Amino acid sequence: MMKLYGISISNYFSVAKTAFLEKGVPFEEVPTMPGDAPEVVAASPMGKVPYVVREDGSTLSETNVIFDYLEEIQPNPRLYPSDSWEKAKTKEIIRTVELYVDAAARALITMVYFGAPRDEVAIKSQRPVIEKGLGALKQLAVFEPFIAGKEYSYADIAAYFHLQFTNLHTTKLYDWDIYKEDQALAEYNERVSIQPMIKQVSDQLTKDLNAFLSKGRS
Ligand SMILES: N[C@@H](CCC(=O)N[C@@H](CS)C(=O)NCC(=O)O)C(=O)O
Repeated sequence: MMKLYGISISNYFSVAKTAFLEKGVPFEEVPTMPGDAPEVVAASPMGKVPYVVREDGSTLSETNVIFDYLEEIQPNPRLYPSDSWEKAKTKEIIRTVELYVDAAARALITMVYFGAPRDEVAIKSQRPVIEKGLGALKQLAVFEPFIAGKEYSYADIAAYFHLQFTNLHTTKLYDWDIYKEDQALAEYNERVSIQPMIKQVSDQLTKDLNAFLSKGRS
Protein backbone atom coordinates (compact mmCIF):
# COMPACT_ATOMS: atom_id res chain seq x y z
CA MET A 1 0.00 0.00 0.00
CA MET A 2 1.19 3.54 -0.69
CA LYS A 3 2.20 5.70 2.24
CA LEU A 4 1.28 9.39 2.42
CA TYR A 5 3.66 11.44 4.53
CA GLY A 6 2.80 14.76 6.11
CA ILE A 7 1.01 16.43 8.95
CA SER A 8 -2.69 17.03 9.48
CA ILE A 9 -2.24 20.78 10.17
CA SER A 10 -0.76 21.25 6.69
CA ASN A 11 -3.15 22.52 4.03
CA TYR A 12 -1.13 20.83 1.28
CA PHE A 13 -1.16 17.50 3.13
CA SER A 14 -4.92 17.88 3.61
CA VAL A 15 -5.37 18.46 -0.12
CA ALA A 16 -3.43 15.30 -1.01
CA LYS A 17 -5.20 13.23 1.64
CA THR A 18 -8.61 14.37 0.38
CA ALA A 19 -7.58 13.40 -3.16
CA PHE A 20 -6.65 9.88 -2.03
CA LEU A 21 -9.95 9.55 -0.13
CA GLU A 22 -12.03 10.83 -3.07
CA LYS A 23 -10.31 8.33 -5.36
CA GLY A 24 -10.68 5.45 -2.92
CA VAL A 25 -7.00 4.62 -3.40
CA PRO A 26 -5.82 2.81 -0.24
CA PHE A 27 -3.04 4.58 1.62
CA GLU A 28 -1.39 4.65 5.00
CA GLU A 29 -0.95 8.05 6.62
CA VAL A 30 2.49 8.61 8.15
CA PRO A 31 2.58 11.71 10.39
CA THR A 32 5.72 13.60 9.37
CA MET A 33 6.87 17.18 9.84
CA PRO A 34 8.43 18.97 6.88
CA GLY A 35 12.06 19.98 7.25
CA ASP A 36 15.64 18.98 6.67
CA ALA A 37 15.59 15.49 8.23
CA PRO A 38 17.53 13.24 5.82
CA GLU A 39 14.64 10.79 5.35
CA VAL A 40 12.30 13.69 4.44
CA VAL A 41 14.72 15.30 1.99
CA ALA A 42 15.48 11.90 0.44
CA ALA A 43 11.83 11.64 -0.57
CA SER A 44 10.92 15.30 -1.01
CA PRO A 45 13.99 17.26 -2.10
CA MET A 46 12.66 20.61 -0.86
CA GLY A 47 11.80 19.10 2.52
CA LYS A 48 8.11 19.76 2.00
CA VAL A 49 5.03 17.66 2.74
CA PRO A 50 3.08 15.88 1.42
CA TYR A 51 4.99 13.13 -0.34
CA VAL A 52 4.17 9.59 -1.29
CA VAL A 53 6.27 6.45 -0.91
CA ARG A 54 5.31 3.33 -2.86
CA GLU A 55 5.84 -0.25 -1.69
CA ASP A 56 9.01 -0.49 -3.79
CA GLY A 57 10.42 2.55 -1.93
CA SER A 58 10.12 5.00 -4.83
CA THR A 59 8.95 8.48 -3.90
CA LEU A 60 6.84 11.31 -5.29
CA SER A 61 6.50 14.88 -4.04
CA GLU A 62 4.46 17.92 -5.18
CA THR A 63 0.73 17.80 -4.63
CA ASN A 64 -0.48 18.52 -8.13
CA VAL A 65 1.82 15.83 -9.51
CA ILE A 66 0.25 13.45 -7.00
CA PHE A 67 -3.16 14.48 -8.46
CA ASP A 68 -1.98 13.51 -11.93
CA TYR A 69 -0.68 10.16 -10.73
CA LEU A 70 -3.90 9.35 -8.84
CA GLU A 71 -5.97 10.27 -11.89
CA GLU A 72 -4.03 7.80 -14.03
CA ILE A 73 -4.06 4.86 -11.64
CA GLN A 74 -7.69 5.36 -10.59
CA PRO A 75 -9.70 7.15 -13.29
CA ASN A 76 -12.99 6.93 -11.33
CA PRO A 77 -14.41 9.05 -9.93
CA ARG A 78 -12.98 11.51 -12.43
CA LEU A 79 -11.47 14.59 -10.77
CA TYR A 80 -10.33 16.34 -13.95
CA PRO A 81 -12.74 17.16 -16.78
CA SER A 82 -12.42 14.81 -19.77
CA ASP A 83 -12.22 17.72 -22.24
CA SER A 84 -8.56 18.71 -22.74
CA TRP A 85 -9.19 22.45 -22.65
CA GLU A 86 -11.37 22.23 -19.53
CA LYS A 87 -8.72 20.05 -17.90
CA ALA A 88 -6.05 22.66 -18.66
CA LYS A 89 -8.34 25.40 -17.27
CA THR A 90 -8.76 23.33 -14.10
CA LYS A 91 -4.98 23.09 -13.75
CA GLU A 92 -4.70 26.86 -14.34
CA ILE A 93 -6.89 27.41 -11.29
CA ILE A 94 -4.85 24.98 -9.20
CA ARG A 95 -1.58 26.66 -10.24
CA THR A 96 -3.02 30.10 -9.47
CA VAL A 97 -4.28 29.23 -6.00
CA GLU A 98 -0.95 27.58 -5.15
CA LEU A 99 1.48 30.12 -6.59
CA TYR A 100 -0.35 33.40 -6.06
CA VAL A 101 -2.77 32.89 -3.14
CA ASP A 102 -1.27 30.28 -0.80
CA ALA A 103 2.29 31.47 -1.40
CA ALA A 104 1.33 35.11 -0.83
CA ALA A 105 -0.22 34.29 2.55
CA ARG A 106 2.52 31.78 3.40
CA ALA A 107 5.11 34.60 3.39
CA LEU A 108 3.55 35.62 6.73
CA ILE A 109 3.23 32.14 8.25
CA THR A 110 5.71 32.62 11.09
CA MET A 111 3.43 35.28 12.59
CA VAL A 112 0.32 33.14 12.27
CA TYR A 113 1.54 29.62 13.07
CA PHE A 114 4.76 30.04 15.02
CA GLY A 115 4.21 33.04 17.30
CA ALA A 116 6.72 35.40 15.64
CA PRO A 117 6.17 39.07 16.59
CA ARG A 118 4.19 41.22 14.14
CA ASP A 119 6.40 42.57 11.38
CA GLU A 120 4.38 45.61 10.30
CA VAL A 121 6.51 46.27 7.21
CA ALA A 122 6.03 42.72 5.91
CA ILE A 123 2.32 42.76 6.81
CA LYS A 124 1.78 46.03 4.91
CA SER A 125 3.79 45.07 1.86
CA GLN A 126 2.23 41.60 1.56
CA ARG A 127 -1.41 42.72 1.51
CA PRO A 128 -1.42 43.88 -2.13
CA VAL A 129 0.33 40.63 -3.09
CA ILE A 130 -2.45 38.60 -1.48
CA GLU A 131 -5.09 40.85 -3.05
CA LYS A 132 -3.57 40.40 -6.49
CA GLY A 133 -3.47 36.61 -6.14
CA LEU A 134 -7.05 36.46 -4.90
CA GLY A 135 -8.12 38.75 -7.75
CA ALA A 136 -6.47 36.40 -10.24
CA LEU A 137 -8.21 33.38 -8.72
CA LYS A 138 -11.61 35.10 -8.78
CA GLN A 139 -11.08 36.09 -12.40
CA LEU A 140 -10.58 32.42 -13.29
CA ALA A 141 -13.21 30.97 -10.95
CA VAL A 142 -16.44 29.86 -12.58
CA PHE A 143 -18.58 28.85 -9.56
CA GLU A 144 -21.09 26.99 -11.76
CA PRO A 145 -21.40 25.53 -9.21
CA PHE A 146 -17.79 24.40 -8.76
CA ILE A 147 -14.68 26.49 -9.17
CA ALA A 148 -13.75 25.20 -12.63
CA GLY A 149 -17.28 24.56 -13.89
CA LYS A 150 -20.00 21.94 -13.60
CA GLU A 151 -17.86 19.17 -12.12
CA TYR A 152 -16.26 18.83 -8.72
CA SER A 153 -12.51 18.56 -9.34
CA TYR A 154 -9.03 18.70 -7.84
CA ALA A 155 -9.31 22.48 -8.21
CA ASP A 156 -12.07 22.52 -5.59
CA ILE A 157 -10.00 20.46 -3.17
CA ALA A 158 -6.96 22.72 -3.64
CA ALA A 159 -8.97 25.96 -3.50
CA TYR A 160 -10.88 24.93 -0.39
CA PHE A 161 -7.83 24.20 1.76
CA HIS A 162 -5.58 26.95 0.37
CA LEU A 163 -8.28 29.61 0.79
CA GLN A 164 -8.93 28.42 4.34
CA PHE A 165 -5.18 28.72 5.02
CA THR A 166 -5.12 32.19 3.45
CA ASN A 167 -8.15 33.34 5.43
CA LEU A 168 -6.46 32.30 8.65
CA HIS A 169 -3.67 34.71 7.78
CA THR A 170 -5.85 37.60 6.57
CA THR A 171 -8.22 37.46 9.55
CA LYS A 172 -5.39 37.33 12.06
CA LEU A 173 -3.12 39.95 10.49
CA TYR A 174 -5.54 42.33 8.75
CA ASP A 175 -8.90 41.55 10.38
CA TRP A 176 -9.88 40.80 6.77
CA ASP A 177 -12.24 37.89 6.18
CA ILE A 178 -11.98 36.99 2.49
CA TYR A 179 -15.37 35.25 2.55
CA LYS A 180 -17.31 38.05 4.27
CA GLU A 181 -16.39 40.55 1.57
CA ASP A 182 -17.44 38.30 -1.29
CA GLN A 183 -20.80 36.55 -1.28
CA ALA A 184 -20.07 34.35 -4.31
CA LEU A 185 -16.88 33.09 -2.67
CA ALA A 186 -18.65 32.55 0.65
CA GLU A 187 -21.48 30.58 -0.97
CA TYR A 188 -18.99 28.52 -2.96
CA ASN A 189 -17.00 27.80 0.18
CA GLU A 190 -20.16 26.60 1.96
CA ARG A 191 -21.01 24.36 -0.96
CA VAL A 192 -17.61 22.70 -1.06
CA SER A 193 -17.23 22.45 2.72
CA ILE A 194 -19.99 19.83 2.84
CA GLN A 195 -18.36 17.46 0.34
CA PRO A 196 -17.93 14.45 2.66
CA MET A 197 -14.19 13.87 2.15
CA ILE A 198 -13.35 17.57 2.35
CA LYS A 199 -15.40 17.81 5.55
CA GLN A 200 -13.71 14.79 7.10
CA VAL A 201 -10.19 16.07 6.40
CA SER A 202 -11.03 19.68 7.22
CA ASP A 203 -12.55 18.75 10.61
CA GLN A 204 -9.32 16.95 11.50
CA LEU A 205 -7.19 19.87 10.30
CA THR A 206 -9.23 22.38 12.33
CA LYS A 207 -9.10 20.27 15.49
CA ASP A 208 -5.35 19.63 15.26
CA LEU A 209 -4.53 23.19 14.22
CA ASN A 210 -6.49 24.67 17.15
CA ALA A 211 -4.57 22.38 19.51
CA PHE A 212 -1.26 23.36 17.85
CA LEU A 213 -2.00 27.10 17.99
CA SER A 214 -3.21 27.03 21.58
CA LYS A 215 -0.05 25.15 22.63
CA GLY A 216 1.96 28.00 21.12
CA ARG A 217 -0.03 30.51 23.18
CA SER A 218 0.33 28.69 26.52
N1 LIG B 1 4.75 22.80 -3.87
C1 LIG B 1 4.50 21.94 -2.75
C2 LIG B 1 4.18 22.80 -1.54
C3 LIG B 1 3.99 21.99 -0.26
C4 LIG B 1 4.18 22.84 0.98
O1 LIG B 1 4.50 24.05 0.91
N2 LIG B 1 3.99 22.22 2.14
C5 LIG B 1 4.23 22.91 3.38
C6 LIG B 1 3.28 22.41 4.45
S1 LIG B 1 1.64 23.02 4.12
C7 LIG B 1 5.65 22.61 3.83
O2 LIG B 1 6.11 21.50 3.69
N3 LIG B 1 6.31 23.62 4.37
C8 LIG B 1 7.65 23.51 4.87
C9 LIG B 1 8.65 24.20 4.00
O3 LIG B 1 8.29 24.84 3.02
O4 LIG B 1 9.83 24.11 4.33
C10 LIG B 1 3.38 20.96 -3.07
O5 LIG B 1 2.63 21.22 -4.01
O6 LIG B 1 3.26 19.91 -2.44
